[in-house]
Amino acid sequence: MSGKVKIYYFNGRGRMESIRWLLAAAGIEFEEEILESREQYLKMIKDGLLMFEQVPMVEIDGMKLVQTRAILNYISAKAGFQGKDMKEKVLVDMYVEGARDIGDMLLPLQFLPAEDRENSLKNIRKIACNRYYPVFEKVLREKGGGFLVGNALTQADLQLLEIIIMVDERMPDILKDFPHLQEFKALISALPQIHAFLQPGSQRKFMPDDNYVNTVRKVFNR
Ligand code: GSH
Repeated sequence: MSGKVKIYYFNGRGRMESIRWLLAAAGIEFEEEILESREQYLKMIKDGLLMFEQVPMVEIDGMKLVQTRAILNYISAKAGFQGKDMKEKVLVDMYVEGARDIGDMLLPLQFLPAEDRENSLKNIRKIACNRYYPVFEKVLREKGGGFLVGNALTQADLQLLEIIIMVDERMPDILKDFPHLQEFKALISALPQIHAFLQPGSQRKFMPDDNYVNTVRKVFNR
C-alpha cells in the first residue's frame, strides 16, 4: 500500500463509520482529517478533493475515493472480506445492504427535532424486529452459528455487527428474542481487531450528539 490511508469526515459516525470499521478489521492504519468548518470544506472542493462535493473521502493507494459503497467495496476486496467466490459475494452484498437499511434509518435520527426521535426509534425497532433481525437470525440458525457467509469473516459480519451495536446502544433489550444474533455479536466482537476497535480510545466514534449535528449544519450551510 502506497502511503498511509487518510480519511476525511466529521468527528462523528455518519457515513464514514462503516469505513472505519472495515479499515480497523482489516488492520489498515488510518489517520483522519476532521471536517469542522465551512472554509475547510470549500477549500477541499476548490482543491479538487471531493468529486461530487461530498464526504466521505478516503485517500488510499494513491487514489482519492468517494461514494461510501464504492469505498467499502474497495477496502473489503483488498482485505479479502467479500467471500470466496461470486455466490458468496452476492450473499455478502445482500446482507450488507439489508443491514445498511437499518443504518440508513438511524442516520437522520439526531437531525430530527427532539420530540420526533422517540417515534422514529419505535418505528426502527418495529422494522428491525419484524423484518431484518428475523432474517439474520434464520441465516445463523440454519448455518449453526459462526460467520454469516462461508467460513471466514466478511463485510457482511462487520456491517451487521456495527448495526447491532448501534441499535443496542439505543434499545439495550432488542436482542432478547434473537439468541443467534446474541451469539453472533459475542463471537465477532471477540475477534482481536474488532475487540481492539470496540475499546475506549480507538478510532470508533461516539453516538451523534447535538454538537455533531451543529457542525454538519455549519459546514454544509443548512
Ligand atoms: N452517495 C454518497 C455516499 O454514499 O457517499 C452520499 C454522500 C453524502 O451525502 N455525504 C454528505 C455530504 O457530503 C455528508 S454525510 N453532503 C454534502 C452535499 O451533498 O452537499
